[in-house]
Parts: sequence; C-alpha cells; structure tokens
Amino acid sequence: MSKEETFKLLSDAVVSCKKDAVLAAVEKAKSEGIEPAEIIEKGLASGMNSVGIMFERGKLFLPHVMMAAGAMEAGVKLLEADMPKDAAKKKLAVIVNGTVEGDVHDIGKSIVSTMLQSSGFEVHDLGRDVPLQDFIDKVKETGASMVGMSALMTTTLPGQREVIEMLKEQGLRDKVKVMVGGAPATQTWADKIGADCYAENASEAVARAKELLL
Ligand code: HCB
Repeated sequence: MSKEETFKLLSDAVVSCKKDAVLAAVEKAKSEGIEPAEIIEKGLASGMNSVGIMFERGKLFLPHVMMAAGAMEAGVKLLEADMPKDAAKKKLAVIVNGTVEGDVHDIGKSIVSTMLQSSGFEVHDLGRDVPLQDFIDKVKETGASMVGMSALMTTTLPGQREVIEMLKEQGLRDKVKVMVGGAPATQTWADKIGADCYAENASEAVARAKELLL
C-alpha cells in the first residue's frame, strides 16, 4: 500500500466513527514505518476535517462527531507511546498550552502539546475550557517562556486577545511569547491581536516554538 493510500485509510476510519477501524489503521500505518506525526496530521486529522465539513453541511450530526472524536483520540493515544519522551534530557523551554474558556474542543490542542513535548519542550497542558487567568497564573508558577492558546469557535476566539491584554496588564507580555491556533484563528487574527505567532497545525506549532524560543 502506498503512503497516500494509508493516509486515506486512516482518514476514512475516522469518518467511519469506528474506534476499532481507527486502531487497526493506526497499527497498519505503524507497521509500514510511518512517523506518528504524519499518521496524525496527514491521516487522522484529515479525517476529522472531513467530519467537520460533513457536520457543517448537515450530512453528519453531533453524536457522529462525538464518536469520530473519540475514535481519533484513541488513535492518538496509541501513538503517544511511540513518541520520544526525552524525560532525562534537559528541556528546551517551558510552554503553557490550553483551550480557552468556554470552549471544550481539545483534540487539536492535545496533539500540539504531545508534539511539543516529544520535540523536547516541557509542556504544561491546562486542558480545555480554561479560565483565562489560569494561563497567566501558570506562566508565573512555571516561568514559562511561551503560552499557546487554542480556540475552535468564533465565540471563544476573543479569549486569546483577552489573555494577551491580561499579560500586558500584569507586566508579563515582554517575558512570554504567545502562539495562537484553532480552526477560526489565522495569521491575520494573530497579527491583529498582537500574538507572536499563529500555527495552522502541530508541526507548525513545533517549528514556530523553535524559531521563537531557541
Ligand atoms: Co464542535 N464545533 N462543537 N465539537 N466541532 C466545530 C468547531 C464547528 C466549526 C462545527 C460547525 O458548526 N461548523 C462549530 C463552531 C462554530 C463557531 O465557530 N461558532 C462547533 C460547535 C458549534 C460545537 C458545539 C457548540 C455544538 C453544540 O453543542 N451544539 C459544541 C461546543 C461546546 C463548547 O465548546 N462550549 C461542540 C462540541 C464538539 C464535540 C464535543 C462533539 C467535538 C469536540 C471533541 C473534543 O475536542 N474533545 C467537536 C468537534 C470534533 C468539532 C469539529 C468537527 C472538529 C474539531 C477538531 O477536532 N478538528 C469542528 C469542525 C472544524 O473544526 N472544522 C466543530 C481536528 C483537529 C486536529 O484540528 O483545528 O482542532 P484543530 O487543531 C489543529 C490546529 O488548529 C492547530 O493544530 C492542531 C493540530 O493540527 N492548533 C493549535 C489547535 N490548537 C492549537 C494550539 C496551539 O498553541 C497551536 C496550534
């Protein structure tokens, strides 16, 4: 099977909403020697994007989306074990990452945290629906040099701008870089709110973090 066919198999498995199909496809991709990051981004995440499009067009309903999300999460979990932990190595930098208040979407955010971690960063993942002040408090507690914020809804996107304003008010803006992500975020939005970078996907998040912090 070609790599492209394997990516399609992974994507179709997520669209099928069946956890067993996703796990089998992930095992197959692993046995073909495909890197975890590629399995996630070119296979599983692509399937979840298709689910999103079908949901938007009314071809799939919320229970399906929830099942597809659960199946994708199981696939990502299976891959986490294969990602380098680098526990003994000195960490490159400390990053706080989370999904902003009012927003429960956390699949993409968790992928970003996992990939940052496996690239050698110390990541404090605050989870989802995170009260905005918690981002600031975690920066103070850990001395983090970057905050990553995910928002998947137009209604929660402004939370990213608020955190930047709060960082300014609390005298921390110069000490910490800000990365924003999530489907409605764009480079234009990042520029508008004064974020240091926008990352479209997890590979970009790792690349931007390395550019800004190392
Ligand atoms: Co949800 N949902 N949803 N949803 N959902 C969206 C986001 C809509 C766009 C679908 C639509 O209507 N067209 C929409 C938002 C519309 C808007 O903008 N206003 C929507 C809605 C409305 C809702 C509910 C309100 C539905 C309801 O209850 N009526 C509700 C939200 C409740 C709430 O949050 N308060 C809801 C619920 C759900 C679930 C629970 C069923 C499920 C989430 C499960 C979970 O996350 N644990 C879900 C899902 C799965 C989606 C879609 C279909 C896919 C999201 C996803 O996981 N994508 C989404 C449609 C879409 O996005 N097109 C839909 C795959 C991941 C891999 O991509 O973009 O999240 P990603 O992450 C990327 C990238 O953005 C970047 O890297 C990641 C990896 O490549 N990135 C970062 C992300 N975070 C980063 C952080 C960084 O620091 C750096 C980079």
